[in-house]
Amino acid sequence: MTQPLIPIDQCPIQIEDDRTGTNVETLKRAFADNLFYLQGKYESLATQDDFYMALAYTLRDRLLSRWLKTTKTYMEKDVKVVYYLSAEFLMGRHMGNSLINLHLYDRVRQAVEESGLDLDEILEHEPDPGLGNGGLGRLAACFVDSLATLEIPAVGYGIRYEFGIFTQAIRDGWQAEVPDKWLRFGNPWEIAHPDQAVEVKLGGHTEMYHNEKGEYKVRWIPANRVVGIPYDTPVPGYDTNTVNPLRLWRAEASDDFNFDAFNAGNYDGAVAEKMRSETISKVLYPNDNTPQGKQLRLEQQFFFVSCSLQDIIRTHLLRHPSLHNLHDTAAIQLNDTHPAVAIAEMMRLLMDEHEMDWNTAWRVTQKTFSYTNHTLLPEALEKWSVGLFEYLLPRHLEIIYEINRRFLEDVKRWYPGDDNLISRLSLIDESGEKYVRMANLACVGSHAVNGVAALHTQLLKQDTLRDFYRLWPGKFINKTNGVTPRRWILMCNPKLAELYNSKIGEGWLKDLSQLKQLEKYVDDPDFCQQWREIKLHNKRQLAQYIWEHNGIEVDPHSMFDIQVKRIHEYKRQHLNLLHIIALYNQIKQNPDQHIVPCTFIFGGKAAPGYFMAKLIIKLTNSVADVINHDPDVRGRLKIVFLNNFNVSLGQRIYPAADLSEQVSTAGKEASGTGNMKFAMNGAMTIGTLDGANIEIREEAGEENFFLFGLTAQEVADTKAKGYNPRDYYSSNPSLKAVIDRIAAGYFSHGDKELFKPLVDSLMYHDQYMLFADYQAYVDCHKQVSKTYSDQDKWTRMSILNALRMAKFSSDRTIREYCNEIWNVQPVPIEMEEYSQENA
Ligand code: 4GP
Repeated sequence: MTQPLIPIDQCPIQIEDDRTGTNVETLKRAFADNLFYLQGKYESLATQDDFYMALAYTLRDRLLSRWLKTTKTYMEKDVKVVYYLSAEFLMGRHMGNSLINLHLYDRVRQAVEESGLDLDEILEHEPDPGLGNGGLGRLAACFVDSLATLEIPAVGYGIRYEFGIFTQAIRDGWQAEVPDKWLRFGNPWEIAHPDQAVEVKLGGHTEMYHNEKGEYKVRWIPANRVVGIPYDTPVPGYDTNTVNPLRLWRAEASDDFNFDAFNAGNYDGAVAEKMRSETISKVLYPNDNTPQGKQLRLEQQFFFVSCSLQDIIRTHLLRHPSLHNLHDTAAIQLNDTHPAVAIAEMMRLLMDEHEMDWNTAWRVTQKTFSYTNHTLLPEALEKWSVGLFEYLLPRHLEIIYEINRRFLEDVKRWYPGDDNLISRLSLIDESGEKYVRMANLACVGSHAVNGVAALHTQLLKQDTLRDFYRLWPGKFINKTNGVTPRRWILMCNPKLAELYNSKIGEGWLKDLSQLKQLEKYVDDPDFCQQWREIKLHNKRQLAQYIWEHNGIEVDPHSMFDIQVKRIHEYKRQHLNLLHIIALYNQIKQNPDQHIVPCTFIFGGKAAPGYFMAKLIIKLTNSVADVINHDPDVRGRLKIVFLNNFNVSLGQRIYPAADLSEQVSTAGKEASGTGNMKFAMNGAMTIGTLDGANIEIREEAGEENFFLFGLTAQEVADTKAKGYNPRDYYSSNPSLKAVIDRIAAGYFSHGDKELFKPLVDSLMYHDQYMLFADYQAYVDCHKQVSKTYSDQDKWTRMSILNALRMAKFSSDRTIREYCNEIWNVQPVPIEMEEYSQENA
């Protein structure tokens, strides 16, 4: 007799089969199997890459049943889903994260060791997928981790760049950019779904026509079409069954190649179109806090937005007859303005493709979207020339003009006669060449607008977006950033996690406020001793890395003073350098004076076209060359620039820091998230009252924070009064000596020209007010040294910092977004018995 056919999703999965089982024997067998059948290798001939791939597939298999069950549950329960649209997702390596979230670390380590291999070597083999620049992209990665951990239905939508952020090499002290071929050996974590491909239109023109009901309609006749293929990567929650997808789109030509041209012998022409289309998802623009303004960039933005919105609409229509209630099933978050063209694309899809009238479409759109701003730098606000927009997205420009017309009519009614207000609020900048202002579009089309730290939101309200705040004060809301404690404590600092677990169990990983219970140990000598040993262990490991990669010997007992982040003038890595040179000057004057031995560590990439940032890297390496080799210094100061700072290097660095440098000009850093990672790992912060530093200080206690510098208000006031950096230079002998040393060519083999642009920029403009903050910074460092010399005091401060960072778990941030912006609820995923038995 034949068996009745069971629907595939109801098939019972065997307990402990080779793809789901999690005991050590099964894991070993699965690993060996994948090596043979997927990599096609005998173990004796396999490379490190084969081992990595085989193990990655072993883990992905173990995520799949949860993953499919998650999707199925969302469909069946018809739940509201968060769609996080972001041009960047800086995910970091997947393997360690999967091991942790599946609770498989120990068993996989054993299975790998019993197979005669080293898990750490395999983990190191994974390329770090650099599909983002910095803060905003890494924030998106922490957010998808927290969403899955909190069992919130969510999809991250972005671009599957073939080349991520460049690999940074240092040649002769300068940054050199090397392409990042992260997909060279394939990507075992993703699954392509060509069956769910969507078409994206570009260029062409629009025309009016009558539909069957006799209504006037507009249609878009594009010049080109490209296809978006989705690639899904599982995002597992910690200690839950939830596995949400990160869905990244790859661009492909709609036709493989032009056959007519091919037959006519025009081989280049036959494939030209294909190559052009596929360029769209080729490479990430390596900019952070800087706008791009290039056609390809707008194509990228529109491409992933259009793919994602079509996908969201398709999903909605599987369960609902119309799109009138889209906002009940979808909350779409715009991660900065990069996806803001989604407002216009949603309107187009609803009206032109789904026959909705303007008013209904606008209501649905506004209720669905919300927008996060990530920068206060006015020059970093995105705008697109109207000419380019019209050329690439003619229908969207019409829609934006119509949104603007209606919006400005309202404004005129509300504030009659205020023409300046109208021109500031307009979605079109008409002061010179015409531009579409993407932040204005995002504000008008969203029901909520948020900044990423309290000060940042306040400055958006009173400054950058003040006119919108005046119209709709209720739209503005603060959501202070956070980072995931899974990657940024457990994964990167296992010894610290072990110490926590030994005292209070593992609950803190999902509720960071539990760490407060440990404050009772702050005066316990054993606990303090263990704390110091962990820090020393982490510092030794970093020292080893520095030795292997930079050939510089550093003393793990010296204070590790670290600044890692993108290189930008507003972040003021050069202020840090001025202080180091000041210390050096003191030593040169009096080589025997007491100085706290210190290792200054820098890391970060500069945008390839940002000359001044690249010059700061060169200066750092030049200063390092001189000071590290000067016998007078006697090794008491060491300077290290670690090349290619990325997520995995961050995991080595944060846990090894004694001091975290957060020294941006007040009012310029929206939030910062590195500041949180440092503090969570017990580093003390030296910082200005900027971004989330303010809240870190509030949480840690002001006595546990090294504060210096002007406030945002004082910065503004000093500027308004007419800031003259030369006054500071001439009245401060220490500052003068530092600048003179650079200007004299002391760090450039006598070449006075090399650093002249930097010196001149400080002397004659000093846009970011280094000179104004210089003395306060130097004095504050003296305080730091004094405190560091009292190790008991320092340990106590370090412990309190780490234990009081609960607010900066991205779980807290995401809960707030869920309750106050998205209106979504957790949806637990029930698994059949087998996974429980295996767990
Ligand atoms: C960054 C901000 O500079 C940083 O302060 C913030 O913590 C981060 O976003 C996340 O909110 N901005 C960017 C950018 O990455 O490209 O504008």
